[in-house]
Amino acid sequence: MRINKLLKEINNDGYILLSKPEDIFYYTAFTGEGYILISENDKRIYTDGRYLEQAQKESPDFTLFDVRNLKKDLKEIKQTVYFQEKHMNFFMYNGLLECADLKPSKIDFNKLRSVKDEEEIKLLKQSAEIAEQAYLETLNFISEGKTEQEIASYLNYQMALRGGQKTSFDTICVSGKNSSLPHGKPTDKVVREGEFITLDFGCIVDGYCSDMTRTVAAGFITEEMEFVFDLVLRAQDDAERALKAGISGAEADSVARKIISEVGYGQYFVHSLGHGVGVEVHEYPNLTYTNSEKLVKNQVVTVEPGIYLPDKFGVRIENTVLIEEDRAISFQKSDKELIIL
Ligand SMILES: [Mn+2]
Repeated sequence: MRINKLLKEINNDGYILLSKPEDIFYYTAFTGEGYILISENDKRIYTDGRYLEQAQKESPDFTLFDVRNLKKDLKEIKQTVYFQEKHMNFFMYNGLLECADLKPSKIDFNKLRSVKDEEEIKLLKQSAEIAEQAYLETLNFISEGKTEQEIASYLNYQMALRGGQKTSFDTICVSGKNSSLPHGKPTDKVVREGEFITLDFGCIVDGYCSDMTRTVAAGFITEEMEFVFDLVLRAQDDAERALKAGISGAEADSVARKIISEVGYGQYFVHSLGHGVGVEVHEYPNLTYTNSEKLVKNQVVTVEPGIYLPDKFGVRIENTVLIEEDRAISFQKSDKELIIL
C-alpha cells in the first residue's frame, strides 16, 4: 500500500500531515478539501460537511474527522507530526505550531509518485488519447479568421465531450508572432495565412493529466519557418528515441539541445526538454541539465523541445512518453510532421 511506503520514510515513528491536494489524492483517493493525518495505526481525513459523503465513498479505509477539530486533536497527539514544508502556508504553520511537535517531513513527495503502476499508466494513456482525439477534431475547425480564443475553446470543449473532466492547465493557443511566447495566453487575434499556430493542451481523467503540443501552419510557410520546424522535429524525434531507463534527465536534455545548438539556435530553446506527468502536469523527474539522476522504468515524461524567435514565431512539439527498460513509448500516436491547414 502506498501509505505504508510513505510511513516508512519516517520509520513509522510519529504522524504525517498531508496538506497538498495531489498527494492527498495519491495516498487516499479523496478528492475533496481537507487534511490527512496518518500514523501506522491511525488513518484520518479532516474535512467538512461538504465532503463527508464523498470522503466515505472515496476513502473507506480512513476515519473522518471535523476539520474544525484539527488543532484540538493535534494537541492530544503526543508524537511528532511531520508536515509538507513545501505545502504549508505561514498562517497555517503558525496556527499548528502551538498545537503539536511540528517538524518538516523532508520527504521528496514528488519522487515518491514518479514511478507509475499499471492503473496509473492506464489512466495516463486514457487522458492522452482523449486530448489527442480532441486535437484531431480541432484541426478541422482551425482556419484563417478564427481567433486563438475560439480555437482554444473548441479544443477544450472537444476534450470535455470525450471525457476529459477538466483541463490539465490553461490551454495554450498562440499564432503568428504570439507563438514566440512559450506559454502565451490565447487572445482575440485572428489566425492569418503564413502563420504558425501552437497548441499545448491536456486534460485530466480520474486525477491523471495529459500534456501534448503540436505546431501547425495556416496556408503556407516561409523557408525560415520550415527550417526551424524541421529542426525542432528532429530534436524531438531524436530525444524521444534516446529515452529509456538508465539515461539521466541531463543526458536526455542534451540530445535535443545539441541538435538545436549546432545550427546556432541554442539561445532560442529557452526551457528544459521535459518533465514528469502524473497527478500533476509538472512533476518529477525534470529532463534538464541539472538533473543527473537516471530515468527508471514506468516513469512518464514529456519530450518537448521548442525554438522561439522573439517577434517572429515559435515552434514546439511535445509527446508524453512511458519509460521502459530499453525504449520509450509515446502515448500520442498522431503525426508530428508539419500540417498546413
Ligand atoms: Mn509540458
